[in-house]
Amino acid sequence: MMIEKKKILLSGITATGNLTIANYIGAIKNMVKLQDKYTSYIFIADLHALTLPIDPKVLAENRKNIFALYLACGIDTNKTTLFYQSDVIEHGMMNWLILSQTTIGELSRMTQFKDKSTKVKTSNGMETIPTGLLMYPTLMVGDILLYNADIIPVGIDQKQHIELTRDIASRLNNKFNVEFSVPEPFIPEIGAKIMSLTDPTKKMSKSDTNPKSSIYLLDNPDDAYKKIMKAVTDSEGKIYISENKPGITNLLSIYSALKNISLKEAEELFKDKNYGEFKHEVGMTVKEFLTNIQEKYHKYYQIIDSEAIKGAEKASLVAKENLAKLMKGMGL
Ligand code: AQP
Repeated sequence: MMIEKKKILLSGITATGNLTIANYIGAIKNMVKLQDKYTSYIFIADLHALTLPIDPKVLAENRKNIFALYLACGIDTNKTTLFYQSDVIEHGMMNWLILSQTTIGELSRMTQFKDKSTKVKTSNGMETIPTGLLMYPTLMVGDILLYNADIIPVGIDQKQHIELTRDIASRLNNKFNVEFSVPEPFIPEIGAKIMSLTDPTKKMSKSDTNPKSSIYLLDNPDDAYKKIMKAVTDSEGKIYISENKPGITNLLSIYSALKNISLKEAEELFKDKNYGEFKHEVGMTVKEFLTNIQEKYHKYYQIIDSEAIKGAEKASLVAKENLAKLMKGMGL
């Protein structure tokens, strides 16, 4: 009997701050679900965190917190290779090879580059966009190709970077005859874009400067409840899904993702409730979720160093092989 080879899944989260519930709903929840079906590589993108200025102490803390939170959220190292990106030095070399195959036009068209570079420019009024910000996607393309990944669970904000990866993988295959998989994004049906609690037209981000905009996985659960109770909605007083009701729709998305029900089911549950009752239910669900995650987080924090060594060893073996394949193809 032919045993079909499992497809390869890869995903990472940048160590730019404390993880939010949006990172969980948009990315980690799917990684956990898919780790049985795929050969999974999950990492903490600490090199990507250097694309914008960051205090070394903060970075050191973030990367450990994220490692322990991955475990607390259900990443199982018996099924998934979990590692720090900077522990596998092939990521840096791969980035250089990919850079040589891209153009400045291609990279500066990326929406994330445009958004983040505008913020940097307006914050100090000068042309001081870090080069790393432009190269964020090439490092990411390299991450994906180093493990020859087929499927990338991400929120919708990262879709454009996956499209770029597909273009570059095909380009390398045609030019250098290297046979990289052309990867597909895996975007969740619910929660592909969780919005800010203070401005529901903007996405929730871990690096948002207003802590009231995001629910952090390490927030005190009572404070998280209060943030939900204060979340910006509208004055209509009716609960239903609509583009014109981004605040209410966002809270419905958070609730349905945490309860594992459809958005429609959540809408049906709350259609006769008032905003106070609705927010209370969402707030309690978030509070319970955080309490549960944090209990596990404290337990797992003790073992991250040994798990990181094991993860890096396993990841390096595969990364070396794929890097060598491209180097050879390119004449190196
Ligand atoms: N608001 C969101 N809704 C759903 N999914 C989201 N993700 C991020 N924000 C949302 C997904 O979480 C993963 C984290 O990826 P990342 O940290 O590498 O980059 P990001 O997309 O830039 O995440 P943040 O939280 O917005 O970080 P900062 O503030 O540093 O830019 C990705 O899969 C992403 O899609």
